[in-house]
Amino acid sequence: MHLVEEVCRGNPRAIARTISLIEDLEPQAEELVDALYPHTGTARVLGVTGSPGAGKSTLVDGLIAVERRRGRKVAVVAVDPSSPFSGGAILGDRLRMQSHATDPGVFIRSMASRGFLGGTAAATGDVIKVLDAAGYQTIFIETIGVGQTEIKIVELSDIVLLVLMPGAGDEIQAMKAGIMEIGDIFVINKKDLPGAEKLLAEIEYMLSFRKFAGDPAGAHSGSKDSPILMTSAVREEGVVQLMEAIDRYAEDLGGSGGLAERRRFRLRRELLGILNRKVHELMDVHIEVTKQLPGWVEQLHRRETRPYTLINEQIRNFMKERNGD
Ligand SMILES: Nc1nc2c(ncn2[C@@H]2O[C@H](COP(=O)(O)OP(=O)(O)O)[C@@H](O)[C@H]2O)c(=O)[nH]1
Ligand SMILES: [Mg+2]
Repeated sequence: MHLVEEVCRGNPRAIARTISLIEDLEPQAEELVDALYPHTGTARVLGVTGSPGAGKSTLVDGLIAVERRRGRKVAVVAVDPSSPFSGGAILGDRLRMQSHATDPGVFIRSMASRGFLGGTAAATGDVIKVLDAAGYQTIFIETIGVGQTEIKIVELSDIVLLVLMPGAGDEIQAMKAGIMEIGDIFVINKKDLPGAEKLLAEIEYMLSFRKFAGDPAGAHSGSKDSPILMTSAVREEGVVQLMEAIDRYAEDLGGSGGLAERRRFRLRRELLGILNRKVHELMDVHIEVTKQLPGWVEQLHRRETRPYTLINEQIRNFMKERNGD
C-alpha cells in the first residue's frame, strides 16, 4: 500500500496506519508527513476546550451532524492530556460520538498523552496534517482545558471554542487562571440548567476587560470581539447557530488576514519545536547526555568542575568532532 497516495485518496485504513506511525514515533513518519505537507492547508481546524463534563464531546457530536448535512467531511482528534491511564474518558468520547461511527465521511481518533505535552502537541500537529491531506474539511481537536494544555490547543487550532457550563463553580476560577484568554468563541452549554443567564452576564463582564494588546502577531492574531453562544447539546439546541457563528468568525478572520497570521505563528512554533527536538536528539546521540549526566553531576558535586565550563567543553568537543567528519 502506497501510504501517501492512499491517504490523499482518503483511505481510512491508510490514514489510521499513518497516524499510528506518527504516534509511535517511527522513523518513516517524518518522511510521510513531509510528503503529505504540500496537500495540506485547506482544512478548518477548530479547537474545543473546557472543563471535563462541560459537554465538549456532545457538542462536537452535534456540530459533526451540522457539517455532514452541509456535505463536509469531518475529523475529530480527542486528546486526553491528563494521564495515560484515563482510557475511560477516551472511551466515553468514542461512545458519545457513536452516532457517526459508521459514516465514512467522519473520522474519529483518540490520542493518548505520552506524558510530555510538547510531544503530544507535535504529534497532534502532524496528525492534523494527515487528516487535512486526506480531505477532511473540518477538524475538531477536543482537549480538557487544564494546566498548560489549553495553550497548546491555541497553537494547533485556527479557532478555539471555550465550552463552559452553568453551576460548575469553577468558571470564575478558570477565568482567573487565564483560560479566558484563549477562547475565540465562548459556548455556554447546558443552557437547560439553572444559572446559564448568570454565567452569560459574568462572561460578558470578564470579556469587556479582555485585551490582546501584548500579542499583536501571535496566536490571537485578528482576534475580535468574541461571540458568546448558548447551547444545549443534549437537546440539540443552538448548535446550528453555533456553527453559523463559527462560519462568521472564520470569514472575518480570513478576510482580515488574521488567519494567515495565526497560521504563520503556528508554523514558527512548529519549526522551533522540531529544531529543538532535533538538537536534543543530536546532543543525546553524540554527547550521550543521558548516559553522562550522573557522572557530570558527581563532578560538579565534588567541585571538580564548574557548570558552564563543563557544558561549554562538551559543546566544543562536539563541534570539533563534527568538523572532523
Ligand atoms: N443537561 C445537559 N447535559 C448535557 C448537555 N450537554 C452534555 N450534557 C451531559 O454532560 C455530560 C458530559 O458530557 P460530555 O460531552 O462527555 O462532556 P466533555 O467531558 O466536555 O466531553 C454527559 O452526561 C452529557 O450527556 C446539555 O446541553 N445539557
Ligand atoms: Mg469529552
